[in-house]
Parts: sequence; C-alpha cells; structure tokens
Amino acid sequence: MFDHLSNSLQKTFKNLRGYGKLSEKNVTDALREIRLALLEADVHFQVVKDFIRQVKEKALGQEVLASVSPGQQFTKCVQDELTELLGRDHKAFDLSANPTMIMMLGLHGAGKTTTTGKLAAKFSRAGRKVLLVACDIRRPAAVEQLNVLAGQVGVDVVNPNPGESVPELGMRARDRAMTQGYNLVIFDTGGRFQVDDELVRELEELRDMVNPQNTVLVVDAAMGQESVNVAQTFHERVNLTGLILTKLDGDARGGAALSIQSVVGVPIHLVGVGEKTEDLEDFHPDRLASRILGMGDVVTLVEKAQDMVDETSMAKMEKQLLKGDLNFEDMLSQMQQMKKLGPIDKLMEMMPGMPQVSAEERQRMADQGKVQSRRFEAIILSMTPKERRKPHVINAKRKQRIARGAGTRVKDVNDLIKQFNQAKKMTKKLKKQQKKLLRFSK
Ligand SMILES: Nc1nc2c(ncn2[C@@H]2O[C@H](COP(=O)(O)OP(=O)(O)OP(=O)(O)O)[C@@H](O)[C@H]2O)c(=O)[nH]1
Ligand SMILES: [Mg+2]
Repeated sequence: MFDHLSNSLQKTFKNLRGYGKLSEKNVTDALREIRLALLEADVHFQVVKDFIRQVKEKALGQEVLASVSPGQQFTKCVQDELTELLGRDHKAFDLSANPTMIMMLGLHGAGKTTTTGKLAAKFSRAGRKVLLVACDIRRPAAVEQLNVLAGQVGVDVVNPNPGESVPELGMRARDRAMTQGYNLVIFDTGGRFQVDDELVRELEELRDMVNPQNTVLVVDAAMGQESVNVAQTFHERVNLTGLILTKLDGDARGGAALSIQSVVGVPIHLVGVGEKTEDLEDFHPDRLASRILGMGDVVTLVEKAQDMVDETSMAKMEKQLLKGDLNFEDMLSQMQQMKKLGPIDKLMEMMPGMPQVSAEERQRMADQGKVQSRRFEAIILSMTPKERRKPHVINAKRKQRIARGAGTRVKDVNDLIKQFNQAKKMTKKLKKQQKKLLRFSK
C-alpha cells in the first residue's frame, strides 16, 4: 500500500546522503519533496503541515546540520516523527476484564465480520475461550457468514432468535459468557452506508447493555480521506476506544493509515492485510515507519515465523545447522516450513531494501521463486533416502536418474546441488562463528 510514498521518500533521502554537509536550503528542499509525497499519498493536509513543521524544527537544530552524517540524521528525524504520527507505541486491546467484551462497529463492507473471524482465530490460538455474537439481525446472510467463519476457527456463536432486539441478544450473550466461562466476547454489529441516527441509537443501546471495554471501529483504509471523516464521526457519536484498519494489502495510497490516529486521537490496534483468517497484524508504529522508509520490518517477519512455523522442526533444524552437516532432508523440510509463512511477495515486503522493489517486480520474483522451489522439491523427492542423507554419493549417473524421475533436466539437478553447497558453506561459517562466540563468553 505504501509503495509509491516509500519510493518518493527514499529518493529524497538518497539525494541527501550525497552531501557531506547539509545547508538549510538542502533541508528545505528535502522537506518540500516529503510534503509533496505525503500529500500525494492522500495524507490529511493539516497532518502534513504539522509533520513538516516538527521535522523542520528538529532538522534545523544543531544535531542534524552539525552531525557527521547529516543525511542519516535527517532520515532518523523523519523516522521518529513518522513513528510519532502513527501513535508511537503499539497499543493492545484492554483485556483486563473477564470476560472481556469487544464491540465491532463500522460501515458496510469495512471488514467487521471478516476481522471478527480473524480476532477469534488470534485469541483462540493464544488460549482464550472465545464467543462470537451475530448482531447483524437484519441480514440473514451476515449471520450465516459469521457462523461459517466461526466453524472454520472452531469457536462458538450466539445467533439472534426470531423477534429478538439487538440489546436483548447482547444481554443473552453476556449472560452466556458469564455462566459458561468464556474469556472473550466479540459482538459483530451490522453496517450501514453512512452513520445515521438509527445506527447510532442501535449501537448505543447495545453498548449500554453489554458495557464493552473495547469499542472498536473497523475502517477500510482503501477509502482514503473519507475513512478519516467516517472515523471522526463515529468517535463523536459513540466514543471509540480503538481502530482496526483493513485492506492495507490493497494498492490505495495509504494516507488514511497515516492520518487517522492523529486526527481522531484513538489508537490503531491492528491492521488487516488480506482476506484470510491469518491476515491480521498487530499495528506497531515504529515498524510501519521503518517499512515505509525502506528499512524493512524484520521483527514482524520473525514473529510471523514463530507464530506459523512449528517449533520442534525449527529446533531440529537449528541443531542440524549448528552441527554443520546439512543434507537434502533438512533442505526439504526447510522448504516446506517456508511455504507455511505465506506468499513470498508479502514476506519480501518486510525485508530491508525490498520495499524499493516495485510490487510487480516482487510478484515476478515470487513467481519465479515458487517455480524453482517446486522444481527443487520434485528433485529432492526423486532422490533415494541414501542420496538425500549423503549428498556426496550423487554422481553423473544418479543425476540423470534423479532428473528423469523429477521430470526436469540434469542442469536443474546441478543448480540444486550448487545451492545446497552454498547453504552448506554458510552453515559451516555459522558454526565457526558460534564457536568463536562461545570462546569469548567463557
Ligand atoms: N484484501 C482485503 N480484503 C478484506 C480485508 N478485510 C476484509 N476484506 C474483504 O472485504 C469484504 C467485506 O468484508 P466483511 O467482513 O463482510 O465486511 P462487514 O464490515 O462485515 O460488512 P457488512 O456486514 O456488510 O456491514 C469481504 O470481501 C472481505 O473478504 C483485508 O484486510 N484485506
Ligand atoms: Mg458483516
């Protein structure tokens, strides 16, 4: 979503790094470019104005102009301000009550129901007993949609009875949560095309009945400026505690994500980055800032790996790697674990330097990578167990047989072996480094 903004900002920084010393004019010019980039990304004009003023104050102060690498210092200034703009720290839901109540609100199609399913998955993975409540009583399809999601995730749902009002349903769900030991109750409310009195009244009645600790607005980030207005109106009328931005995977310009926190004044808890249940990420202002500035988001990448990849095979792999004798079985299981992390192009977005590569290019690289890893997998599967465990036995004759079995050419087998040897060299290096570290720590 931030591709364009990210590219413009990085271009500006790159130009600045060329200077050994920065003049006031250099800074002013750079700020003008940043201002334009932010406006182009559809960031609220007042937000842009304040942002530029803040960066200017800091940048023209002693630290930047007089520093050894002023270009880098300037980049750091922008990064700090961007983090500040996005809300500084990650703010989680208030989960202190038992049961905790979360009420989801938002316009039609914002992603309330989908996000309710994602939250149910996230919190049940974390060991909470989750109950969902289908409060969209006007649309039978909405109730059905929530039940399908709940079924996939494996959590319970309270459905509306005929003739029951939303507050009555809310009350019944709350009682059930209390008596049956649920820790977390999520109310999926119905949407509207706009914020009107009837919607506000319905939400207020439900809120007053269940007293949620979290009143969360789900906002479609692809709506740009409009989504900021919507959030402001909701906040004025029903008092929000937090926001969830959805569809951050789209190609909209991202201005909403950058303005909404500072305009509305409530934190963004989470962001939706796709339609699937696992496409939900904690919102960390510092990580997004560094992603936008092209520095990648390694922390999220590692967390994702920890969340999705199973620990025992990781531990086994680590041990194998440190032993320094990698074989094709390890390589195969590594490839299979990688697949669990999701589409490669999405992962690439989080790697340092990668945001500079355009989305299409990333997609192309990912497709190429997929074809190659599928081919490599077929080749390894076509080896005998002995060949997999003792790669050095693979001679020219065996290569021919393996290639035939995998439906590829000998050249592909050679490519795989070349990659394998490189990986093996790496693991040997790692092993040496680890020994050194151990010696130092003694
Ligand atoms: N790409 C993408 N699509 C999303 C995301 N979140 C939701 N969607 C899609 O947005 C559409 C609407 O989502 P819903 O969850 O049904 O929206 P809702 O707010 O419940 O809508 P109503 O019940 O009509 O008020 C669906 O097609 C979802 O798959 C996201 O983070 N990324
Ligand atoms: Mg819905």
